[in-house]
Amino acid sequence: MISFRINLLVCSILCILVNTSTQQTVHRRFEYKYSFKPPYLAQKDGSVPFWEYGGNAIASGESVRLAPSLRSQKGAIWTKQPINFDWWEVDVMFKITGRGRIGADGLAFWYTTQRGDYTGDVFGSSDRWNGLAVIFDSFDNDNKHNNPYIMAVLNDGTKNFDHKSDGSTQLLSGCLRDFRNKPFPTRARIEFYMNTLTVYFHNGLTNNEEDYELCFRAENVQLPRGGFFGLSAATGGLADDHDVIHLLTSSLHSAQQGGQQISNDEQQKLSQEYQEYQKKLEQQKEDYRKEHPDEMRDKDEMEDWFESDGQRELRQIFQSLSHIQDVTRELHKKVDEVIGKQMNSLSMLSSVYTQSQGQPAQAQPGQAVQMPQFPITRHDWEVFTSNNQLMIQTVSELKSFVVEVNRKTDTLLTTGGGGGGNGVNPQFLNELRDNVHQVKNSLAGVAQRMSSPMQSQNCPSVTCVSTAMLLLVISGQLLVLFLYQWYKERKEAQAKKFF
Ligand SMILES: [Ca+2]
Ligand SMILES: [Ca+2]
Repeated sequence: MISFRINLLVCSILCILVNTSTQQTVHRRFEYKYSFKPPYLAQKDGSVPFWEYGGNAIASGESVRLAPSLRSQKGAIWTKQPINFDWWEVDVMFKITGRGRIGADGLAFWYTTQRGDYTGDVFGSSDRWNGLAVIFDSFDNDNKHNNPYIMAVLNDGTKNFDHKSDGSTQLLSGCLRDFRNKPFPTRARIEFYMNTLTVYFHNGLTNNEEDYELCFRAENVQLPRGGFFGLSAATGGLADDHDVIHLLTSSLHSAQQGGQQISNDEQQKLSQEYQEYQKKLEQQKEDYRKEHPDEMRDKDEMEDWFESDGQRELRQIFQSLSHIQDVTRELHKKVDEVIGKQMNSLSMLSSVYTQSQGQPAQAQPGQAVQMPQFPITRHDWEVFTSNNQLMIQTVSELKSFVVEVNRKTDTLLTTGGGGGGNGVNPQFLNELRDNVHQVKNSLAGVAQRMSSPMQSQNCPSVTCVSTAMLLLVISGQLLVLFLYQWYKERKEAQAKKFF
């Protein structure tokens, strides 16, 4: 109990922020009588100092479980004393966790003129409240797919909360935020200052203290004075654990107010009070050690379960670093994607360009695209293709010619063999001689043309001997020559046989 009070007292002294900054004219003062936080949140007898809880709520040293993950549970915790300041800021750290994809029903923060029920109809508290409710509604009663939802609902004590529409017609303002099953505890900072109500939300995806984002801000909000703070939760057919880890209240004061309220005298008084508490605590610790030497050793071992400020800072640094690493990795991936797309575009562009030029080319990734510079034009290419076609045609003709010659030779052999002549036909010899002369002349003509290419190029195609024709003639002459030689040998062999 003493240690708890000292904790709170330290906080209260540290949190008397006489802020001289020109930007921040609001003074905050930690209000330990309207706060709870671990460790030693609940005392050994289960009570929470300055607070009262009931229903299915259970308080431990680390948190207050307002409603456990069982069906139809309700619980609440309320301040014992009404607050005695006008403007305030409340930071609620909570965890709503459950095994279901959807959960129920939700949790609510209250500022009301009267303490509500512990088993009421509105998220565990009383309906027809007078004041403010900030509701964290998990379950989508109106099936508009807009839950979990955070909303503020004002009531003057006359209205019933409309569960069927999830309060959509009654809410002051709100925001769609998921607060279930987060890796870190979620947080809400509810600020009421100069009749402006502002709710910030920390989504629990990081452990960073600065990750609050604005849920909503509403101006000209009138709240009754001297209300009670409360927290409540309820489950229905579906059930989540609703755990509140801390509720920290600070009273807010304008610069003038702050100067008046937190006088030097008051600060000295608090410091003195704190020092007295510290002395008492040391004395009690000493006494306890003397009386229970064994238990103290156990307690020292238990200290290992808690982390020091340095350890916590280190852990947060590691978490931030890993977050930065993740972001960098993601960026790296994106840059790679962009480069890949750029490469694709480049190669597509180059192929389009190549097609338009009628030239095959491929762009290499990572290289500047250079267009090939061949010394042929489209016209040259077409001439080349048509010549190729002509060559194929000529070869085909040549083939049929060879077949024809073969056939004629066979006929000749048959007739020659039947004649049984022992000499060479003089007429045939003359023909052969003429043919050989013809071949000779043709070759000479070709040689002459080859030696003067320019002339050949300029020669009109109609009167020139075409390449195909030339080839045809040469082939024919050679074949005839070859056949003659063969015919001659055969005749000689026959003559020898006869002799
Ligand atoms: Ca609901
Ligand atoms: Ca809804």
